[in-house]
Amino acid sequence: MRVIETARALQTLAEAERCAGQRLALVPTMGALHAGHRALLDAARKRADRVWLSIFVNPTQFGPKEDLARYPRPREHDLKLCREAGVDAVFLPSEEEMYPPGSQTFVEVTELSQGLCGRSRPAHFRGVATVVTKLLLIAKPHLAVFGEKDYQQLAVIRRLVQDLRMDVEILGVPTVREVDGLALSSRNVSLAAEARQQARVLVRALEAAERALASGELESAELLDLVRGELAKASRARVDYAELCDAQTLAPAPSVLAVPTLLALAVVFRNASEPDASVRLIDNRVLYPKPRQENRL
Ligand code: PAJ
Repeated sequence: MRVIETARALQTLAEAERCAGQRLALVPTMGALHAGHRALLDAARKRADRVWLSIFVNPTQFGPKEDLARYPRPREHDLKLCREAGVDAVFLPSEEEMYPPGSQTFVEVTELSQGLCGRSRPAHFRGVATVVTKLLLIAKPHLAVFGEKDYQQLAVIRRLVQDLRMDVEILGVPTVREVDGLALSSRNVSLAAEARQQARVLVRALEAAERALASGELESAELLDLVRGELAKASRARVDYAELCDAQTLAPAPSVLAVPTLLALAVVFRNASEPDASVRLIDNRVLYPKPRQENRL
């Protein structure tokens, strides 16, 4: 497995591999790799000859009060996971490599970046769109793989690739979960025991909505009441948002659901021992409403 630190070296390798007819897949990450990242690598492996993974904790997608400094960076663990997954090359650039001194170019996906996570993290998707564009330009992959756990991020990336007419396929992979249903996240390790226990409330809320929908509830307000009721059972949780929106456009859902609808949650958990060190978790599910049946005699 090669470890590559400069954009130039990866560009040169990409050029050579493309000339040799190899199909390239890139899995962009910020490291602290877990089974969710592994699922992206396995999906890439099935569809490409060369699988590359990038690790870069991208400063421009963190807000001033966010956890950039605290973000875990277990390099040896990450490289081991990559070797085990059969990764061909790991791209490990420095901040200067990704943002050369004097950098002033950003990529913004305007509408999709505004709601949901964009509301409480205003510059977040601008940072994501910028770094993903750079990574795609450097690695020149045929395929790039992302998780559906970060649903809005995936929507933003699909949009930017279409808008910039980039010649790359984007693949979304379903969320990988712990046995109790909590979506795997590099941030889960920062949850103290009590908050970790309570974090299950996210998946419980999603399941409650799904059950209600299956038993015929199509009213957005009723579904959201149910979701908020579930989330309120966790004393360490503060709801950032619980929203229903169009699964394609992310526009707010109508009062009666009729088409596939994204139920998206973001919840901040406070740890008892370190009340300042809160952990923000997101999760989502696409709900598929069936049209109301006419009453028949
Ligand atoms: P990171 O949080 O490291 O996630 C890297 C990729 O792994 C993303 O596509 C994310 O959606 C996916 N992922 C995370 N947890 C997952 C899970 N439980 N199941 C399936 N996939 C999961 O997302 C980022 O980094 C960054 O924003 C990045 C795209 C790398 C840009 O900096």
